[in-house]
Amino acid sequence: MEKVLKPTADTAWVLDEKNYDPLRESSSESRFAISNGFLGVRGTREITRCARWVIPPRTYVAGLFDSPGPEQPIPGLVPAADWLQVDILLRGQPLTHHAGHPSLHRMTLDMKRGVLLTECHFKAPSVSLNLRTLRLASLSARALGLQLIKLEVEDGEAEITLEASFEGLSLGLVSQRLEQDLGVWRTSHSNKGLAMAAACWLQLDGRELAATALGQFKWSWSWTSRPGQVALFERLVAVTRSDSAGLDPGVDAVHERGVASNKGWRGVMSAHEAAWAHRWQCSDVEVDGDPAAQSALRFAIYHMNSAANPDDEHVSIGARALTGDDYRGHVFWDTEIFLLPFYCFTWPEAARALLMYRFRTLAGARAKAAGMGWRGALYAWESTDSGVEETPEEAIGPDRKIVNILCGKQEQHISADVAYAVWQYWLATSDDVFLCEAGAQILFETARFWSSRAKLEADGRHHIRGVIGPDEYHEHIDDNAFTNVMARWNIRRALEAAALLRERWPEHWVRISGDLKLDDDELQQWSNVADTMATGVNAKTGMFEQFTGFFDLEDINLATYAGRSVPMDVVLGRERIAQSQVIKQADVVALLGLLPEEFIGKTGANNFSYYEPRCSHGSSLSRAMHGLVAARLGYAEKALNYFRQSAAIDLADTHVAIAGGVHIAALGGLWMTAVFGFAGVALEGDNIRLEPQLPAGWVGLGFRIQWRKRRLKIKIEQAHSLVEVTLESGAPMTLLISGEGQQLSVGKTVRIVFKATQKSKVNKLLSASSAA
Ligand code: IFM
Repeated sequence: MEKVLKPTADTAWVLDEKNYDPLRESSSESRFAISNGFLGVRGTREITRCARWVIPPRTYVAGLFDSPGPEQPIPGLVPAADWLQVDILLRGQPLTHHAGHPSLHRMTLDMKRGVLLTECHFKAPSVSLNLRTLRLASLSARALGLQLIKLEVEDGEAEITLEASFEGLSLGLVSQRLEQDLGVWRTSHSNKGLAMAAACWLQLDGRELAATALGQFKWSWSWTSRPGQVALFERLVAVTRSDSAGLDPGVDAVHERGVASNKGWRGVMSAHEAAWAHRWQCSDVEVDGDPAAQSALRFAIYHMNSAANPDDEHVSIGARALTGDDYRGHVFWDTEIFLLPFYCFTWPEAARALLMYRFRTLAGARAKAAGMGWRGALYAWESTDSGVEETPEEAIGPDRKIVNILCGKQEQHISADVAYAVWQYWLATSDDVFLCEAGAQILFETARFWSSRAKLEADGRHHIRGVIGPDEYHEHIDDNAFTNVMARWNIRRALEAAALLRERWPEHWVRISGDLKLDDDELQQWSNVADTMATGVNAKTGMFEQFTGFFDLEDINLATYAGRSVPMDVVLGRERIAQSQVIKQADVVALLGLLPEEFIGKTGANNFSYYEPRCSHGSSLSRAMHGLVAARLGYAEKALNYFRQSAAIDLADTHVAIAGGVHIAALGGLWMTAVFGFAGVALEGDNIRLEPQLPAGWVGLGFRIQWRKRRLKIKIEQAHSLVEVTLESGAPMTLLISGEGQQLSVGKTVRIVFKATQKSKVNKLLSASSAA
C-alpha cells in the first residue's frame, strides 16, 4: 500500500497544500475534490470531522435532484451520505487537526492518478503516529469509491480505536432500507432512488482484524499499539442512482460492491489509474517554459476529466461540477460554451452524452417556449434533470435586499448556445448518427424558437426585444448583439442541416420534418428572419452596439476603480450600473470568441478595444473569454494575463471564496485559451487549422486532439517557429497550418516552419501601441 499512498514525484502533476488552516479549508475542499462525473466528493479531511466545517463534507451523485419542499421549491443536488468518516481515538481521545500545530498536515491532489492523498504526523503524549490516506472516485467503474488509510505507530504504546462510519444517513433523503452495510433511499419529491453499499477491512501488521463493534454503517476496531506497528484500513463504497420509482438501486449497488470486493483495492486502484492514464493521454497539454501555466492547465484538465460521464445522457455538468453547493448543481451555458470544446476535441463520447442531455430535455425547453407564447425550444437558463426552468426568481443582494432575478425569463441566448455546441460537435466529430437522431432536432426547434421570437417591425428588420445578454448588468434590453447574431447563426445552421438531411439522409428528414411538422413555408420564413435580423452592427465601422442604446449610456472609466475588492454592481449600485456602459462579462467579446467570422478585417480588434476596458469581469467566465479572444487577435501577452487571472480564481481564491466549488467554465476557458488561442486550433467547415501565436515565455506547447475519428499529436516550438504534427490514427487528412494545407497520413510526422501571419503581425503592432 505504501507506494499508492505516495504522490506522483513530478510536481507538475500534483497540487499540494501544507499545514492546516481552518479558514482556508472550505476553499481547499473545492480544489481538492475528486470526481468521476457520477460521484463527486469534496476534499474534506477524513479525520476530526467535528466543529470545524464551514461546509459539511459532501458526496454528490450526478442527477440526484430534488426540491426540498415548499419553502425551497427550486431543486438542487441532494448530497448522499458522507462515506469517508473516520475517527481515530488514542486512549479514547479523538485525533484532531489543529491550526498552527507543528504536526505535519499535507494534502495532495495527485492529478495524474485522480486521487486525493493526505499525510499527517500526530504527536500525542507518549505516542506518535503517522497517518496517510487516499481516496478516489473510480474512473473505470463510476459507482465505486475507495478509501485507504495507513496508520503507522512511530513510538509509544496506547489503546487505539479506529471507527469508520457514514454520516448524514437521513439528511434530505427518505430511507427505505438501512442495513449494516447497505442503505437505500428515495428523494422526497422527485422519487429518485439512491443506494450505497459498503465494505470495510482492517489489517494489523498484515493480519485481518475482526471488527470489535458493528452498527448501521459503523465499524470499529481496537488494539494496543506498539512501535513500528502498521494498521491498514480499506473501505469500498458502491453508489447507484435510479430515476424510476420501480427500480431498486440497492441491487446494483450490492452487485458493484461484490465485483469490486473480488478485485480488491489493488484491482480497483489499477483499473482507475489506467482509466486516468488514458484520459491524460488524450487530453494533456504540455507547456514548456511556464510552470505556473502548466500547473493551471493540469488543474483545469483534471477537473474537466473528473466532471463528465460519457455513460449518462441524463445529466450534464453544473456550474461548479460536482465540487460544491453553489448553484445547486444547476447547468448553465457554461457547459456548452466553455466545456464542450474540450470534450469535443479530447473526449467526444463525453461531449455526445452532454448534448444528448440537451436532447433529452427538449420537452422542457419546448414547454418553456410555449409557456411564454413562443414556438420551438427555449432552453432553461438554469437546468436540472427535467429541463424545466429552475432559475430562482429572487435572491438576496449584497446589500441584503431582495433582488429579482430575470435570467430565467430573459437570458434566452442559451438556446443558441446549445445549438452552437451541437454544430461544433458535429463539425469536430462528423458524428452523423448524432446529427440525424438528436442534433438536427435541437437545431430545428431552437431555430423555430428564434423565428417566432424575433418580430418584424416597421424598419423591415426582425428585432428581439426584452432580453438579457451574457452581460447580466443590463436587463430588458433590445437587440442584444450577442443574442441576435447567435440566433441568426442558429437559424442558418438549422437551414443548412435541413438541406443536408434532405440530400444525404432523406429518410431522417422525412421522419423529423413529419414529427416536427416542418415544411418549406416555415423554412422560408426562417430564412427571411435570418436575413433581416437586426444585429446592431454599424455597416461602415463594423462596430457592434451591445444592445440598442448602449452607446448613449454613461461611460465610466473603470481604471479609476482599480484595486476595488467588490464587483462593480456593488460599487455603483444596480440602478446606476444599468444606466452605464460598465459590463459584467464578455458580451460582444464573447460573440467575437464564438463567431469570429462575423468580424471582418480589423473590426474584431476594434470591437475588442472598445469593449475590453468597459468590462468589469464580474463573472468568473469573463476573463477566460477575453483570454481566448486576445490570444486569437495576437495579443499573446494580454491573453496570458487573462489566462493567469482566470487560473487564480480557483487556485488563489481571487474571485470570491471558492468554498461553493470550482469554477468549471473558467477552467474550460484555460484550455480554450491555450489550444484555440495560443495554438490557434480552429474548425473551418470541413477543415481544421492551426495558427500558433505563443506568448513570449512559452518555449513550447504540446497536446493531442481528436478530429473526425482521427488522433493528432501537435507540438509547437516557439524558438524555431516549428510545428510538428503526427497523425496517430485515422484516415489521411489535410491540416491548414498558417493558411497552407499540409497532407497528413498515419504514423508520419510532419514538421513545418510556420510564419507569423499578417494578422498576428498587425495585432502585435496594435498590442504594442495600445500598451504604449
Ligand atoms: O452562466 C454564468 C453566468 O454567465 C454568470 N453568472 C454565473 C453563471 C454560472 O456560472
